[in-house]
Amino acid sequence: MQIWDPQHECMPREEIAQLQLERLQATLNRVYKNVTCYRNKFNAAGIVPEDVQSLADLAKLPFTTKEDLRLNYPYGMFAVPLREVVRIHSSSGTTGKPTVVGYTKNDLKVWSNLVARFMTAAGVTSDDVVQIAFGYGLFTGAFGLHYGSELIGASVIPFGAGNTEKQIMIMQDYRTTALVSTPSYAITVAEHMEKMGVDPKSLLLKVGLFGGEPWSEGLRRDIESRLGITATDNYGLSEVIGPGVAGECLCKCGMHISEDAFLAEIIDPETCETLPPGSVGELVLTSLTKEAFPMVRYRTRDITSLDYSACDCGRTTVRMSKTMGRSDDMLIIKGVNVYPSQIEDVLFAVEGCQPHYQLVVDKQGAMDTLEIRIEVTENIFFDEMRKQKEFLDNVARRIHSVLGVGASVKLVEPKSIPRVEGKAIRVIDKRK
Ligand code: DLL
Repeated sequence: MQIWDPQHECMPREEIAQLQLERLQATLNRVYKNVTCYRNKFNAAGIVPEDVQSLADLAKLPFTTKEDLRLNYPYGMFAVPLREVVRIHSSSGTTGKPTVVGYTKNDLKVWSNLVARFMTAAGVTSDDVVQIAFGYGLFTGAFGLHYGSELIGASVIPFGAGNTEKQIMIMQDYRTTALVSTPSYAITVAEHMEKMGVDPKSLLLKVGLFGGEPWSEGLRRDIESRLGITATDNYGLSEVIGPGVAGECLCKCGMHISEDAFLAEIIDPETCETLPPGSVGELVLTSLTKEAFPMVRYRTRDITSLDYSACDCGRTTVRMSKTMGRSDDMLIIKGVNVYPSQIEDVLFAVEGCQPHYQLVVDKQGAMDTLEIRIEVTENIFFDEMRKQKEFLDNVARRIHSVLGVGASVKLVEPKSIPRVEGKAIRVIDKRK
């Protein structure tokens, strides 16, 4: 297995810790000097950068949240003058003002290198033809993967989002070997191929680099069998850099976090206490190399766990598990915490479920209700009432035993749940 940057990806753990501490101290000095928001927060907490003498001291520092970024919109969190910023992106936030992030020339170099790491870990080499099916624009996905691919020396097809039939034609004609998109768009591509009568085996596609949204192991298996590829997961967020925070190797046992560039912690999202290794909680990230837009203890809201054990691939970096979703997407239904991805896992275990579903949460009087709308495959779109009832009861029973809450399960016509080009919308919460 190829490793892009063995020096940083395979460092002994004590050396990683030492490098992290040095870079953390430099980052803290920089933000204290250059970013009013951080200086004010540190002062309010009675802390100066010199108080951080070990990685454990990190816990003394205040968190940074999306709210801080909103209050400092657009450029207030930048740590360099705008003249040194060569690229601006923004987050895909759905409410209020987006958050604006910036990169210096060196940040872009580092970013490409981080993306090249996880693409290499997924098996991409200079022989590959990489088709980018993310939207080019303020979203970090397309540009991030684009520059990472070029750095590896792969041939990049900057197709952009949507226009699926043409996307497939290009895949055939240009001999695409690697597809970059959200996992839900990969399903849209598979469906179009089926409709167009294109046999995925007739293509040269071998690997998918999917990210930008939570997805289950069930969805992975579905994509792999329908497209005949290896589907890998990669994670990032614009506030922290974009894609390139973490990505899977071919062992597919968690996403390696580039720890020379990011310091990862897991906290309890309620009490904000740091949790011991292996605990499930909210991922908090501190950037260690970023110049234009450093982030100190950024609360990602993503729920995951960290595994520090050695990986068979030879990388020594910590691995984050597939995220269960975001703490702010967590549904509290009749007092029980439910993540959409748990439901997705259940659905994939039931024969006949399509990867298209929507969760509708509502209230009846004081009681929360959860309705699961599932698309079914055409061949089991039942003429027989009895079979249909058995199917629904089976799903409802499994949901109840996994989640501990009841749900009403409803079948919807094939293709009735909207298809997306980017991130899927899984939840409609009518209580809000
Ligand atoms: O989605 C960056 C990205 C682009 C990552 C392309 C990977 C590939 P934002 O638009 O700021 O940035 O959204 C970030 O998306 O906090 C997670 O909730 C979610 N997310 C991103 N990747 C994954 C993943 C990009 N692999 C937010 N698994 C994050 C689960 C993910 N959730």
